Amino acid sequence: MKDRVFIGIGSNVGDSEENCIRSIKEMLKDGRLRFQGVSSLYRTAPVSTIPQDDFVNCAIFVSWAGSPLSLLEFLMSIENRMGRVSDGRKDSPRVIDLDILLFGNLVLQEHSLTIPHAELHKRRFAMVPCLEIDPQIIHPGLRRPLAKFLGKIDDQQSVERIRKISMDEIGL
Ligand code: PH2
Ligand code: MG
Ligand code: MG
Repeated sequence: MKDRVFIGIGSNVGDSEENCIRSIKEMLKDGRLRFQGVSSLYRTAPVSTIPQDDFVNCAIFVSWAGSPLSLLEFLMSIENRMGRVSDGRKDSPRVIDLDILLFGNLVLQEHSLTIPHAELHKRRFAMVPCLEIDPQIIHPGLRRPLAKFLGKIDDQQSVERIRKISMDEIGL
């Protein structure tokens, strides 16, 4: 079975635009993943209690021929390969962060993985790129259009579109 999956991509260390692009290229190398669409790149204010630089965020829409846990492992292997290190704090700055936001209509709460992403409907930087790809997304857990949650978010979560990602630069 192939599931329609939205993956959130974020970076705020190093060349963040380049890190996001590279992570997409790395994902596309795997035969289990099929590209369906990608959002623009956005510059976003950090949502964190730790002061840190702005992020670049985007989202990719794919189908995945495997389980959610196999996708999580795959994304973590790319994060590691790209040099992500943890300083032990939650929400510390990162070279790359690849999060499963939506996995078809699946609702899952396990120790290692929550789907949809627990913060998706609270974070403009996660919702705006997904809604650019598909404005009609329904949140399968909350059973409401994802777009409805955008209106509830405070203005401090600024999200500014930087530019489109061309098919060329991700090798398609
Ligand atoms: N990721 C976080 C915490 N805060 N803020 C922005 N703007 N973008 C992110 O990707 C982000 C964040 C935890 O993963
Ligand atoms: Mg994250
Ligand atoms: Mg993450």
